[in-house]
Amino acid sequence: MRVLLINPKFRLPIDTRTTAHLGLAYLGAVSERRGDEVVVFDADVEEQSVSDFVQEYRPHIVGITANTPQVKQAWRTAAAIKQVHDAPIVLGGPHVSVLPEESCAKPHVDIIVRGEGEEAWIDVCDRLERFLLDQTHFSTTDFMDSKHEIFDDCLGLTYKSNDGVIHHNPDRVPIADLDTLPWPAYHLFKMERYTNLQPATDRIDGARSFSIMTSRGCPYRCTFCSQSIMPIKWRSRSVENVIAEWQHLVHDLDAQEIGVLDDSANIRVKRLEELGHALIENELHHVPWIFVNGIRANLASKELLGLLKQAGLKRLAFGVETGDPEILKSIDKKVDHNTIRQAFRNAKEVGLETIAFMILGLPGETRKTMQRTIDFAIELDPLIANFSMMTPYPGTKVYEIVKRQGRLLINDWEDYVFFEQQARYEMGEMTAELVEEMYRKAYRQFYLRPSPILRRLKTDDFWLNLPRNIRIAARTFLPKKEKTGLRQAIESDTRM
Ligand code: B12
Ligand code: SF4
Repeated sequence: MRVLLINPKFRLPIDTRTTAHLGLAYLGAVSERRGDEVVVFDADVEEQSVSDFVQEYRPHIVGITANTPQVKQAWRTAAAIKQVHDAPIVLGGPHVSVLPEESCAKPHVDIIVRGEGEEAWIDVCDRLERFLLDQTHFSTTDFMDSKHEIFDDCLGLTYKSNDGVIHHNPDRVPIADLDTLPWPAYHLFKMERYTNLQPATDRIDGARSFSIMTSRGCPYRCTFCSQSIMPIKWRSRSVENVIAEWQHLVHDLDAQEIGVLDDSANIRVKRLEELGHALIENELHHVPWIFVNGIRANLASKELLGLLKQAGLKRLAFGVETGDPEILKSIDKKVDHNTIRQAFRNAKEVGLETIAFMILGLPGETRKTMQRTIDFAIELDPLIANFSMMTPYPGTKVYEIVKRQGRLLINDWEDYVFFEQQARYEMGEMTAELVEEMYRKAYRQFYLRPSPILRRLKTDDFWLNLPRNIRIAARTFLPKKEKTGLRQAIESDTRM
């Protein structure tokens, strides 16, 4: 079958990176293993319109990914496709996994795959292919007719039968053995069109920058994190399997930088030690790699970090979130400030670059608690302090708290982004003005100190990225200007 996988266009109003979508890279890989012809259309980097492309390619099935700020564009994409071609349209990804009925009710969306997608996607494709065998002329309306009972027992699906009824099937169990998955199909992407992993700090040709996921899931349930919509069970690939993919990235694809995207990579310290030794033994440690997401501070001993540094680790991040002890307890992070201090000390002592993820505007915050967060970031003094404004994503505990006790200031999914200098809700004495003021103050106080400025000026990357760095600084430090131009540009993108 001809399969089309789409990442809908959504440029954030900040200068961010664009990377090949790992979820689609996995779906592409399992489809190719099934024997399908696969095209990935990443609207963020394509020049052609989706409609034009679909008319040429005439896919048998279309899969579209959607996180929260992307979901409306996913619906628009589905509508644009159905105007020119009849094929079942399947949506998957974090947003539709939490609110499947919302998207399934849209007239041009047929099926929602909830949660981890590979097995359900292949199941849907198998069922479509069996149906196609008996057809001389395909129609999605006929395919979705409940008389055929095609999806009655397909786990992890929410779908709409042709009478408009939405069916919500039971969940699918998470993939038990991640080693059974093929490696992400990067050859389906125009790799040369992407930026690298952390363009603000490094300058690497996008085509040579790759992501890898060595484990999936997270056993923690922090109140602000959308991870809670994915399986709680943490699962890891075997070290051999990870090393084989790493070799493929380095030797076959000439990777010059690798980003480990695991949500909680160091849940099992022994596994990470084994991986570190194996990277050294297999002479893969000359290629720098980065923990893109925060690793757990309570499981980051100096020995472990020293070994990982030898194994090529260049930079790592910790989810610090807040400098206030009470707020830290309230978000269920299950870590304390001294442990975080020690983790940063360990990382710096072994020569690793550090990133601290901080949040401003968590439920219960006041001017004082947010100032503590800024002060704590300054005390930790990472290379990068990443302050984001609390954005309550559906499916998280914070979303429920805000709905009960606060006042949401946004009602458009496209505004669910957290670097726009705009507070997303108010609660108690925490007004939008206060959070926005503290956000600007955080960047000013942290970055306009002599040490971060000198540190940045000393790096080649800073000078190579100068125009971009000036743009980022202007957006961060100057008061917010209306950004509706960007939103309008996306919505009125008539080329769709
Ligand atoms: C890397 C990453 C990024 C990168 C790159 C994104 C990219 N191109 O992939 C960058 C830094 C750009 C980024 C930005 C943002 N991100 Co981000 N990101 C991640 C991260 C850490 C890993 C994504 C990943 O590769 N996962 C691994 C793959 C295998 O999983 P997956 O993509 O979810 O796909 C699987 C399933 O969802 C499903 N599936 C997905 N799509 C489809 C489609 C079909 C048809 C089917 C059948 C199945 C299916 O099957 C896939 C395979 O199992 C996740 C956390 C996480 N663990 O997923 C957050 C995460 C996705 N991001 C999140 C957020 C909030 C954002 C931002 C909005 C943040 C912001 N700046 O405001 C932006 C949005 C950017 C945009 N343009 O869309 C949230 C999403 C929450 C939500 N409700 O949408 C997550 C879940 C983090 C979190 N825990 O809160 N992100
Ligand atoms: S913030 Fe990190 S530790 Fe907490 S639930 Fe999300 S992924 Fe897990």
